[in-house]
Amino acid sequence: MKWFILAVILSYIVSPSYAEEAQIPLGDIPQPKISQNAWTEKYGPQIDLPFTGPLAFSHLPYSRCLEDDTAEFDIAILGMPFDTAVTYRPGARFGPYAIRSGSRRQRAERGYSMAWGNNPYRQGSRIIDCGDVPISPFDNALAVDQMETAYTTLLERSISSGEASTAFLGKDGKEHPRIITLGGDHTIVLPILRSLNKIYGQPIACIHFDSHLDTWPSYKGQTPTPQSRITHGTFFFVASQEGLLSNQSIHAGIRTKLNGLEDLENDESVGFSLITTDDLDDHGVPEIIKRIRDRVGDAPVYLSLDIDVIDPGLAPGTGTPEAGGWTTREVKRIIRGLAGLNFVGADIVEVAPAYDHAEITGIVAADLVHDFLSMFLTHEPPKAPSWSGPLKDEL
Ligand SMILES: [Mn+2]
Repeated sequence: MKWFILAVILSYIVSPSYAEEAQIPLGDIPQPKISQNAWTEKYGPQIDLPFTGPLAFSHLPYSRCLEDDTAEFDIAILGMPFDTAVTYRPGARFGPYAIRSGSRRQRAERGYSMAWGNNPYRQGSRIIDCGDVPISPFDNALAVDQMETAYTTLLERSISSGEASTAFLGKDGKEHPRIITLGGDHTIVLPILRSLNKIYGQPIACIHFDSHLDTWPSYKGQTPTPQSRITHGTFFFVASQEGLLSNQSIHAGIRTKLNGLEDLENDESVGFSLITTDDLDDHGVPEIIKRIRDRVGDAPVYLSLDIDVIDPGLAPGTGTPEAGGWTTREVKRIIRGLAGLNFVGADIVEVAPAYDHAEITGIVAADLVHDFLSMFLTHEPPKAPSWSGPLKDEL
């Protein structure tokens, strides 16, 4: 019996196809056109579309630079997914992911900005995404050391091909890479300043875009311990005590509520002058730019931008939103006015996509990082271009 079943099965396998059996000419059945050519021969490189590919910032080359010392770069994008020192809503550990995701419509091939008059990816500097620092979510002391170690590891690498713009600031007279860090909560700036101090050997002037001061010595009602002193609202105070922060530092966009005027006295002693959110309405963008440039002068400058400087209506994905903020457009215009200062690094922090809608905040942050790149690589603020005629754009 089983031989019979096997014979029946075999007869089906070796029998003529249905088309042949029914005597339908093969030519009458639509056949899929299958090319024998390889993809590259037929279509060229396997490019990443805005919505495809691995998630590197703006589709840049991606390398795990902490372990790969052959990775070449002048400017590194580095994620610091740390969010265990916040006072209100956590979630900024997903900031690097959200900013990279928000950058997917950006790419080097289409990086020309009319506002800047250039493409930062075509300025001769090699820019790559160095991935994320694997930071402990369990032990903040360990995490802070991991962030400092990672930052220093990259700062100590030789630059690739870019021009030397900060070499005269360094202790060793050499050009060091510049890093744009994707936070993470704002605490990440303390290990970054510790690291920069090792390389530059002098206090750094901070341009601090934020709705909050972040210079508080501690929080009332909290039992002070060495680790609880280091939070996203106190890191500048600690940095000042460690001699990392220049007294040429300046806040921009402040509108937080205070304990009282003593907060401002403390803030000044930490090293900051202050531009409030309302100052922009009262004095305009050029005056804000002038105040910042006059304050930091020729010092080595670090720019730290807390996304909560922008109005929560335009950037809701953040942990401690404050109503009544600057628009994204206003912040972008101020940043353009800062080109040519002696930038040694920058970050964007406090992007927390769990509170975001439709990727608004991630897209804002990614766009600002593109501006940071131009800010690093442009020698002076761009003049307002006078565009005429039809502009070609592929949308
Ligand atoms: Mn902050």
